[in-house]
Amino acid sequence: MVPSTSPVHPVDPALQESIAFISNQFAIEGDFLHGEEIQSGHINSTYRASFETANGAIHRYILQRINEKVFRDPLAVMRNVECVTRHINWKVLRVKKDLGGQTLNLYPGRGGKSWVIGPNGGVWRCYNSIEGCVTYDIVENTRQAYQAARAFGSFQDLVSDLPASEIEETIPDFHHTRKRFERLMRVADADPHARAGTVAEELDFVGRREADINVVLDLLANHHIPCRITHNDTKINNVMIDADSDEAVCVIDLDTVMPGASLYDFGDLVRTATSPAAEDERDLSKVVMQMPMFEALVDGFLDAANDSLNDAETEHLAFSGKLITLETGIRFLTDFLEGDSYFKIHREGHNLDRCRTQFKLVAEIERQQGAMQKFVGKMRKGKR
Ligand code: GN1
Ligand code: MG
Repeated sequence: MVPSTSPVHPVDPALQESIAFISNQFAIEGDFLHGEEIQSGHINSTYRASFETANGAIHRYILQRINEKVFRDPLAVMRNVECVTRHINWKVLRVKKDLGGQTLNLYPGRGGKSWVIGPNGGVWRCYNSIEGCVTYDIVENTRQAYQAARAFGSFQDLVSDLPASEIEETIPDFHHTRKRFERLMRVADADPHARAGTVAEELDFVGRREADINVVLDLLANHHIPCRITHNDTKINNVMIDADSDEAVCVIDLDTVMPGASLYDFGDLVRTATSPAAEDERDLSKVVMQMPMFEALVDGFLDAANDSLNDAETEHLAFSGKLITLETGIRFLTDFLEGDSYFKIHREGHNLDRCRTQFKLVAEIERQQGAMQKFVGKMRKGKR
């Protein structure tokens, strides 16, 4: 059985030492006790450090090294994260009049910046650990799906008044599906690792859906939908959910907060929250689009963001799930053909497995597209 919560792993003594060293560069109170690795992300390296204060209390902190192969300008990422966390904390304080809730905070590092350079190079940062919460790789019930969608809808609302000029595009063309499609076709032609022979079926699957590739890009280009500041990585394990109440407490992983379309954010929720199978599940019969989960996502997202979404955005909510799932499959397939240099892999063929899971889900969404579309229409009217 695949665990549905994100895994945490003990680390070897050398790594313990370097976690201790890095965390001691930050303004953290107390003495370092131990560190562990959090293995859920595919890009950055993430660790949790426990510290004990003089009165015996234990506090935990999240340390992350930014992957600079993916984020070519890690300091731009840090400027974005500083801007967004400050803005959200300000808003939460203004609206709720207290800071009692848990939000993400960066700890100052030695030298007065929000980051330090690690012993082996690299930009490291330190966040508070959001306590009493868990993250799920697979949603267990519709309540969690509703909460996650509401949290990302609220996030969009919280950052809606940040001037777009404050936010840098840290990965250009991140959701430019046309460019992602073309890159896949180029690497399939060049086939640098002689792997294209094994993926003819997958390439054909993508080719037959070329018409879908431009839909959201065209909506943006024609100003039918607005360009907003969006999270851009709304996968379900990027929401901290209260372990007792199942309520969403805050969203994490702010590295890809950039100008984008709200459809990208909703689409990735559909990709990661409607299937009961893991993102890399090999038994494709387990990959299904569960309608009740989709309904809970629409409900939660519209509860938080309905008033700000225009008609074209709402009309494409169901389609966005298909598009982002297709796009993510394209990205996994591209990385497989390029020799697995982008996403961390933990076994041979891992990116291909991930791609196949995505494409199975695309087919599932297509099968139920009519019902999904109908539900969105009904829901929108109800909430007006
Ligand atoms: C990566 O880092 P992580 O695991 O949250 C990726 C997302 C993909 C996701 C697929 C910067 O996110 O875009 O949707 O993997 N992040 C980046 O699981 O490329
Ligand atoms: Mg991420």
